[in-house]
Amino acid sequence: MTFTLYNAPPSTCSQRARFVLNAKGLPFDEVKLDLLAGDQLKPEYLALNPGGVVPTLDHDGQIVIDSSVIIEYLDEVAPEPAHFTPADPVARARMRALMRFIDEMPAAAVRVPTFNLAFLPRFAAMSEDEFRAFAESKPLRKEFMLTMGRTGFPEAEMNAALDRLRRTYARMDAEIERSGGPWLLGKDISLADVAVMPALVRMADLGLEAMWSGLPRVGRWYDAIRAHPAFAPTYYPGSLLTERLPHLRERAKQQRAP
Ligand SMILES: N[C@@H](CCC(=O)N[C@@H](CS)C(=O)NCC(=O)O)C(=O)O
Repeated sequence: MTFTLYNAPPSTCSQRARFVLNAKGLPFDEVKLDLLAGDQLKPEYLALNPGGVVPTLDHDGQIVIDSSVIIEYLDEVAPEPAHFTPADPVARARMRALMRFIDEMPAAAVRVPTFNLAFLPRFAAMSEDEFRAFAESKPLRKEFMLTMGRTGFPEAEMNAALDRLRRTYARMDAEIERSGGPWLLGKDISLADVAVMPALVRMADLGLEAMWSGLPRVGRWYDAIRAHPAFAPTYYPGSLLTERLPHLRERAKQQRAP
C-alpha cells in the first residue's frame, strides 16, 4: 500500500490524518500545500478535492477526502497494529456521534480565533480587491472569509466561538467521567480522540490552554494524547502556528503571563 497525503503542516484537519498514519506505522509521502499562498485552489488540486481544502489522501491512486472520512478509511484498510474503532456497535455509534459533534462544534469554532489571531495581519496587508478575489475563489470557505473581512470577526463572533470551544471541553469532561477514561470512550483511544485533538493543541498554541484548567479530566486527557507515540511525528517542527508566526509567539506568551 502506498499513501500520499496532501496536507499542510499547521492545518488542524491534516494533523488528524497524520496522527492515524503515524500511529499505524504506515509510511506516507507528504505533499505540503501553502494555504495562505492558495495552493489548495489550483485546478490540479481542485481536481482531487473540489472543496479546495486539505487534507486529501491518495491510497494506491484512490482519492479520499475529508479528515474524518480519511481517518475512518485508514482504520478500515489498515486495522492493525493500532485500531481506533471499538468492536461493539453501541460504542462505535457513540464514537461516530462524538465525531459529528466535534466536526460541527470545535472543528468549526477553532477557525475563528485562528484566523482572527494568527492570519489576520496577512489579510489586512492585502488590498480590498485582492482580498475579495481570494475569498471568492474558495469553494467551501468563501462566506467564512467574507464574514471575517480584512478587519477580522467582530467580538461577538469571537466570543461565541470561544464559548463553543468551552462547551466542547465540558462535553469531553462529561464523556471521560462517564466512560471512566482516560480516553473519551474509556480505556482505548478512538477516532473521536484523534478528531478533537487539534482543537486543544491549537488553543494551547494560541496561549489559551487555561480554557480547560478547571477540568482536570481534560487536562489528563491532553497529557495522555501528547504522550502518545504518534504525537511527536505528527506535530513535527512547523506544525504549530507559534513556530511560524513571531507575532503570535509574543501574544501567546502574554496570554500566559500571570
Ligand atoms: N471537513 C474538512 C475541512 C477541511 C478544512 O477546512 N481544511 C482547512 C485546513 S484545517 C483548509 O484546507 N483550509 C483552506 C482554506 O481555508 O482555504 C476536513 O475535515 O477535511
